[in-house]
Amino acid sequence: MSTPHPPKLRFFSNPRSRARMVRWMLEECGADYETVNLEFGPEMKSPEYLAINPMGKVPALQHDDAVITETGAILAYLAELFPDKQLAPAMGSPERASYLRWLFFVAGPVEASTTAQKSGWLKSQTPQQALSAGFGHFDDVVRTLQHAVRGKRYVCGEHFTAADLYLASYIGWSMMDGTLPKLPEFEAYAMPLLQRAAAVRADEIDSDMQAAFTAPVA
Ligand SMILES: N[C@@H](CCC(=O)N[C@@H](CS)C(=O)NCC(=O)O)C(=O)O
Repeated sequence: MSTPHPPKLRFFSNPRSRARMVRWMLEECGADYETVNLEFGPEMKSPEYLAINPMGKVPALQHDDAVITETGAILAYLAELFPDKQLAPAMGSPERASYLRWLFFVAGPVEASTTAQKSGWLKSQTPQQALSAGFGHFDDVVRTLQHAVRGKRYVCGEHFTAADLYLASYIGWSMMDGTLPKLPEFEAYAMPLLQRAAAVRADEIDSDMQAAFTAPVA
């Protein structure tokens, strides 16, 4: 019997984390990958894992000698690694501009402002702090997101891309935990995307894996 070729992609994950977005992307790509689940706490802060991600956080992806961390960067990397899946618009196209814009908007203002909002850090935000914060006011982030997805099936053009995956994941997740309001625009945009076959498959894989984990939800 021949030895199977070892998978080139190693996915460092925890099923109760942002890594769920990366698994959805791996499933969209039809990637051959190996999952390394890490417990929150000492396992994620071990010297072996810190050599991969000095932040001691998941997700991370190893592809041969390359290491990619940061959810948005991993999504963009995978979109390029599997061009046949057309999960990133063509370079130089107007759709590409939207794609980069919304990928970075989620990784920056959305990520930072929802974390701050959830943690109660914005209760006493001063005008000066809003002026210097990259996300400004939380309400402006919500309004901008609402405008971005209003009436849209996909955020950049006629095709599903990694930017949709990132936006829909964040919107779905944040509506569920109450950080984002359940606006009709958010529901109309995110809910159908979260029903894509790859999203459902990824969710099932992580839910099965979650049973083996005991650490508190991050
Ligand atoms: N900026 C990172 C955030 C990653 C992150 O915060 N991951 C959390 C789980 S959702 C984590 O690994 N926390 C464990 C820890 O900090 O010890 C990304 O977007 O990928």
